Amino acid sequence: MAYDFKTIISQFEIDGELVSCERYGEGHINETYLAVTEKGGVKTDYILQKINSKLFTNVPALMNNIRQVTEFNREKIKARGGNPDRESLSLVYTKGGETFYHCASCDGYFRVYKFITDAIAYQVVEKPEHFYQSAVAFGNFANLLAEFDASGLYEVIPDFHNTEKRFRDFEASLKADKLNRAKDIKKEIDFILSRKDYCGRIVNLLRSGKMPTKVTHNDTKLNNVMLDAKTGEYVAVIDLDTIMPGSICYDFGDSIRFGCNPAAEDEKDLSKVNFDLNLFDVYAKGYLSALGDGATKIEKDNLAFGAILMTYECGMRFLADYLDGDVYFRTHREGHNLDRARTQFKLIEDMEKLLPEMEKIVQKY
Ligand code: ADP
Ligand code: GN1
Ligand code: MG
Repeated sequence: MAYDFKTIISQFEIDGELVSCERYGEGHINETYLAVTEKGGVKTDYILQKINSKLFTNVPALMNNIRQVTEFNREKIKARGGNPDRESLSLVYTKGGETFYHCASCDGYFRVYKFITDAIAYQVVEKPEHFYQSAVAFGNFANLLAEFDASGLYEVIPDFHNTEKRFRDFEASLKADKLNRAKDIKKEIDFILSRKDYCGRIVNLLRSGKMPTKVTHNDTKLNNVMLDAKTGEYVAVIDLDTIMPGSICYDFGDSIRFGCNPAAEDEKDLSKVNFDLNLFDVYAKGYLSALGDGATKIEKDNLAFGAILMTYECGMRFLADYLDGDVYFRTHREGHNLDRARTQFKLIEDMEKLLPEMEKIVQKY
């Protein structure tokens, strides 16, 4: 669908006139555009996003979370002499001071971010050093959130990483089997069903209070952190839609799920999908060093398992979406969600064999 980008972007406090607006990045949820404006021969890049309002049903509350977290980050960065426009995700407000614009004619919710310049969001780990940098970025981000007053945060998607709930949702999708796809994916379905025991482990620790509930990012993929294009050092953590109460095991686990696989998340050739224990070591080292004493024993004891759990949960979500007819994650080809689920299952099989070694690595740091 084409939108009237000129009108939309002109609602925001931007410099100049819009000269181009193209789809950008590889997120699965929002529609992201690179919007370029020009004033007196000077061009400025912005990130324009059409928020997925089917999923984020309360856009004002979502955006209020993002405002709180980004303003908090910006102050912290300023205080230490950094450049907040580059080191934090930063909102460009509307001319009326709002965090988003609702386009009545297209019923779209739009937001604008300052473009983080000279930085890259990688889709796969190209150099171990990059992965290390992303670990330090997310570890530091966890420390920052620990200082943040979370009482004003709205829980954007309740039960986001409640794997027991995700399992029930999966069962419901299987039962409905809207497109009659279940008959052809028996192996994948059995893979999920036979591992039901995984679901309760972390939610029960959180429920009983044995593991602390913390404010976490909840979507710590490598492509949600920007690394400096020249030095490879981390610049900023982005994609703050899912900041909510959770466990650091989820954040650690989701980074591992995405980054310890040298192939893409949707690779069709499963012989290329392997869990890389060296990359696990690299990430554990970076994350735990940045976290410092910010992790309890019970958290550390469950970090490695968190990687299996997040991969299992994500695989289950991809497969449920395949059964539902691909309505949640953006797909670009036939069977895309099924391919994504299969890579997750391959990684789980690898990790199940390597778990004792993964745990040893965590203990080492
Ligand atoms: P989604 O929720 O759909 O994943 P993201 O907020 O992660 O959307 O944005 C998608 C991609 O757009 C990112 O992976 C990154 O490449 C790019 N991106 C997002 N925000 C910025 C920004 N402020 N500066 C530069 N690039 C960005
Ligand atoms: C989605 O938005 P994006 O692409 O960074 C999803 C995550 C999944 C991920 C799988 C809000 O992340 O939970 O782990 O895809 N985000 C949401 O790649 O559901
Ligand atoms: Mg993203």
